[in-house]
Amino acid sequence: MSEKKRIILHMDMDHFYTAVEEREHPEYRGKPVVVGADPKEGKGRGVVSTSNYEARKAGVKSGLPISRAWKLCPEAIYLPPNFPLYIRVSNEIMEIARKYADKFEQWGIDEAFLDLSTRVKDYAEAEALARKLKREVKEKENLTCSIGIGPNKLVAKVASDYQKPHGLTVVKEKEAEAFLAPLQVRKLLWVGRKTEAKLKNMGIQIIGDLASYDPTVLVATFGAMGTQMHLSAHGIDRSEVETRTKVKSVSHETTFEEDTDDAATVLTALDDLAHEVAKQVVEQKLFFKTVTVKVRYQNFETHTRSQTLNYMTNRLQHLQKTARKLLEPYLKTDRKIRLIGVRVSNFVKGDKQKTLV
Ligand code: TTP
Ligand code: MG
Repeated sequence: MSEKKRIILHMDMDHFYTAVEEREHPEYRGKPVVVGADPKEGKGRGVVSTSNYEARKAGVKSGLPISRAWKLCPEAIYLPPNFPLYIRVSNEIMEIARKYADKFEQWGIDEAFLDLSTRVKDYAEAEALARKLKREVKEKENLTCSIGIGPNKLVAKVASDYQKPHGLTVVKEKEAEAFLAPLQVRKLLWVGRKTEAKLKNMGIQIIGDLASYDPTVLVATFGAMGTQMHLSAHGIDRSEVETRTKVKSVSHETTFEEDTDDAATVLTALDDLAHEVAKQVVEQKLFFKTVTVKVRYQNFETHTRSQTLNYMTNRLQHLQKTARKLLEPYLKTDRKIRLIGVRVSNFVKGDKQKTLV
């Protein structure tokens, strides 16, 4: 039986946090802008959340230590994140976008997948729909996004990243493999730094190398992920656009002023993070089941531990209790901690749900 052809759209807002800041403060336009930790004239800790394209030209990118950012671009405007504002704008954008498809899936704060299969009959119509969506977002929100269109989520996502900012890239099913082939393997969703390093050791740099690699060796090396690698490299992805929940996870993290092994300091910070996370979860009417704690030691070694509860909740005390339990083993090591984070995920939409317990 032949599968029904699908047309999937992926949208991703351009330099989202800084774009919102520029919109609210037009005087920042044309200047490098960085949202993230306080740089404290080069002595700050923590990282860059995002930067606008002017700052990226100087090498300032998401995840870079803020002290490095300051050295690269001291003249930038440095701003702390204003999460309530970004969430409000994100919700407005998602409300606009979801009207364009029957199946809609928000992915993170500034991305979404739309299954256009029931709305358009070919790629030309899909492209016209994408232009309309971009126009509506620009008119109503004064923000720009980049869009990718493809036969599945994987290709659409890589395509939206292909011509940023203001991009619109259409990749038809027949073109998918050739489109992916010259790109770095890192562009594939699930290829992180560790997998990338392993692949490089095997002589695989670009997606084309992966596509022509013996799949049995990939499976022997990576297990089930090897099969996925082989299929992805050939532009195949059968995962559905899932309408279920809007947000995948809510998280906050903090870098300590000084690395610390003081349990009280770490636990107080953990409680504060849990507080922020719970506030956001309640604002978005979500209930979560999974709690994850992240710990980064002084030497940047990073660990995460998760627990899935057997009930759904949005209660701060449940989050704090679980987070503390998850963190406990990391406090028993006498090693100094640099950063901790709290994340909740596995959401159930909460309009009519009650907390069980
Ligand atoms: P992205 O879409 O990855 O980045 P972006 O929108 O800033 O830039 P681009 O034009 O390349 O899409 O992430 C969306 C927002 O999520 C981003 O504005 C800030 C936040 N974010 C972090 O806080 N930390 C991170 O490491 C990343 C990657 C993003
Ligand atoms: Mg983005």
